[in-house]
Amino acid sequence: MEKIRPKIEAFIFDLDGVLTDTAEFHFQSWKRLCEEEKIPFNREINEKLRGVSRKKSLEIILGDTKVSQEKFAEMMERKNTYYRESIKNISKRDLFPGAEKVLQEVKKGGFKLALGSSSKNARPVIEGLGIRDYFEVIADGNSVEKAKPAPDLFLYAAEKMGVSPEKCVVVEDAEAGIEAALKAGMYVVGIGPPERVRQSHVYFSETSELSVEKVLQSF
Ligand code: B16
Ligand code: MG
Repeated sequence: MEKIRPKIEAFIFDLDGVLTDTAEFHFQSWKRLCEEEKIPFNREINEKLRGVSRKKSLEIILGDTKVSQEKFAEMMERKNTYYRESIKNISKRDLFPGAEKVLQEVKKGGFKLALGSSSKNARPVIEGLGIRDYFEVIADGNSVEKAKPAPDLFLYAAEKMGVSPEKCVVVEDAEAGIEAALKAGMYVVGIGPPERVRQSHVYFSETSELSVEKVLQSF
């Protein structure tokens, strides 16, 4: 029997990979650090870092290589300094095609709107992109202890909006984010290739393919 779904009241958008390609800036920053430290790193390893916290990312990069706690903290800090440098000039031109249009549709449709990003740098990024004012709630890497794939970040966003989880749609590009949103009991829209996003309820190859109408029709 088909599951009866409640009426959708809110959207939660991931940032990197959904609204903009900050993944490239993260990649360049990790690459610089790894070159300095003579640690192997490439685009294939980088793909495993999609949607994953900074700490977890460094754990993945290091693999079996052991470093002291101090060194680990210093490496995270150094990578972040490089990343902050690279996002300094981020602007509207860095938005994915169709990203602002879909945010406008969400607002016009009368839905609540939150950002749900793992990044501790999400605020300067959305300010640079010129989309800060679309969001009534910002859930980012500073909002909760447990990062994606734990559901905490999305549950935090829903609670702050005053909407129950089953009335929220999450738009995500990463496996970790899709898992988090499913655990939160939300309706999940994937952005990206099927092999990456097939766990979502419905998916689109890129943000420009996404519209509020298509999401609601799929519901
Ligand atoms: P920071 P999202 C994620 O952003 C990125 O996809 C991931 O690569 C990054 O490690 C993470 O943010 C943490 O970022 O180092 O700036 O705190 O996709 O959740 O918007
Ligand atoms: Mg993402």
